[in-house]
Amino acid sequence: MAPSATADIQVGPAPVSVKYTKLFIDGQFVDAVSGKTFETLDPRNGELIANVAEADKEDVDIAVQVARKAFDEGPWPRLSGYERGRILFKFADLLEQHADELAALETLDNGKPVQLARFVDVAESIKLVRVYAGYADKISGRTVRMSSSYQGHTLLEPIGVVGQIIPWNFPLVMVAMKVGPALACGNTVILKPAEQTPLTALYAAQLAKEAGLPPGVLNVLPGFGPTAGAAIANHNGIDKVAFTGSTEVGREVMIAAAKSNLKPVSLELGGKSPLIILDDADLDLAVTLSHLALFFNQGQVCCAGSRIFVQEGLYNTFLERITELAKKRVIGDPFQGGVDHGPLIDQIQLERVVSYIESGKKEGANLVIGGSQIGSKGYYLEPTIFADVQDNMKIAEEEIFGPVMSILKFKSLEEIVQRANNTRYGLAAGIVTKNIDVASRLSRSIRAGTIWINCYHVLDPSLPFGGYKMSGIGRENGEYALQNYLQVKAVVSPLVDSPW
Ligand code: TXE
Repeated sequence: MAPSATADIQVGPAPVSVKYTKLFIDGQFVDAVSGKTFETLDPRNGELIANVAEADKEDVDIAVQVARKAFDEGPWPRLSGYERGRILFKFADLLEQHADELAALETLDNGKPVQLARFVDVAESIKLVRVYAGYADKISGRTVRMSSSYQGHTLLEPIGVVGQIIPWNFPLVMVAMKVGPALACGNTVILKPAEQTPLTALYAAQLAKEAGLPPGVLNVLPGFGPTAGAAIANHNGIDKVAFTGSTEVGREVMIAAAKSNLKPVSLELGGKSPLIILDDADLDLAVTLSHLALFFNQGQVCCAGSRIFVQEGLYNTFLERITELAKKRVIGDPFQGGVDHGPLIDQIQLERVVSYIESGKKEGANLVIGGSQIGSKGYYLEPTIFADVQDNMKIAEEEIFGPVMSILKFKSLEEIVQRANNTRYGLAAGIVTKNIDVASRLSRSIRAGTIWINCYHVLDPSLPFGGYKMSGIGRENGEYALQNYLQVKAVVSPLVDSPW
């Protein structure tokens, strides 16, 4: 670990300039009605990147009007799936052509290492848009053989105007994951990026326009949650809302949706995912996977392996090895090659994570490494490991969303099933073992939306992703995501004089 806890991390000038800072409504970049702007900051040093137009309720109202017009009167829902797919393929091509710039913008706004931004975030976003472009002309209903002398068939139709509220940890991926299926199905969209990271969503909006997306089909409104976000969730003119973020806000979104027009809701929320390492596991693999599971993206991942359960026979050796590996993590300016640990997103998140570290210490967990902010400029936090964590400690129960690993010891399989499931969350889980029978048994017993066996964080645009319990409602990715953005219409007609 290069830097000391007291010295500031030196950062260079950002190798990218910001082009788009206004609201994107009806195919144009415009100021907010109020004229207000907010600051988006560079997590590397806390300095201003740009002032961005701040949407509020009035702007959401305008966006709803144009999105409604684009849905009711515009070409988008009426185009053939093939045509919609063609435009979305072009959009993906443009994202690819601008991949380096998008990656740099993501690193500037979010703080993640630029290689990850380029080869994970931007690369996955391109794939996601292509996958949904491919679905656009393959969405069709069924014929239904009815019990009476009628024939039925189903039409799969877009829901209408869709509101989408997304977080800051994978800003562009979230845009693609939300917008891709919604647009493929023929909906029109109002997307609110997180206030911490509005820049790549605005850039993507411009590229979507260049790809030929008609005006009003995609509207991007940066702004804050309690104002712009709440206006979307509460709006009677929005037909569906999709949200990714904290469980607490997910609940508010659902209440607002119910209290307004009962719009359907899909939610991707927090997690406290167990990673279970059995005595027979390949130790190298267990250590590498645990490191990745927790420290990837500085721990700011909804499916982070934030409870690492190690069976007693392997516990001590594992602890030694995982600590050695954490010490080797290269912390620094995320624009520098070879850096794998950048700053956290902002001061609020830094303070939130530090308060969890304090709570871990107070409750008697064993702080093995890390625990401190690095320097005083920017939001860098040391990779931190707690051992001997107990199930009832706050750090084992609540989502920390930072580079803080909790290691817990277990004895038996029966015990681990019960303990792994003892959480309000159910987003993901990992199992490391050479015994495929045990892996199969555990994967059936653990209540989570994704189970990784001898791997972790393997996501794919074609694989469903989402939560059990309070980790969410609905599935994203693959064919499953289309269900969030379609409604089924049954059409019935008589079979007159049918001899059958
Ligand atoms: O999330 P919020 P925050 C978890 C993680 C993190 C915590 C807080 O534990 O520490 O949430 O992060 C918008 N009505 N996750 O505060 O507030 C907000 O503007 C409508 C897990 O950033 O949930 C942003 O666009 N919208 C998570 C989005 O909701 C509202 C990713 C997410 O913000 C709103 C991020 C309101 N009343 C954080 N209030 C994951 N599942 O990946 C806020 N928003």
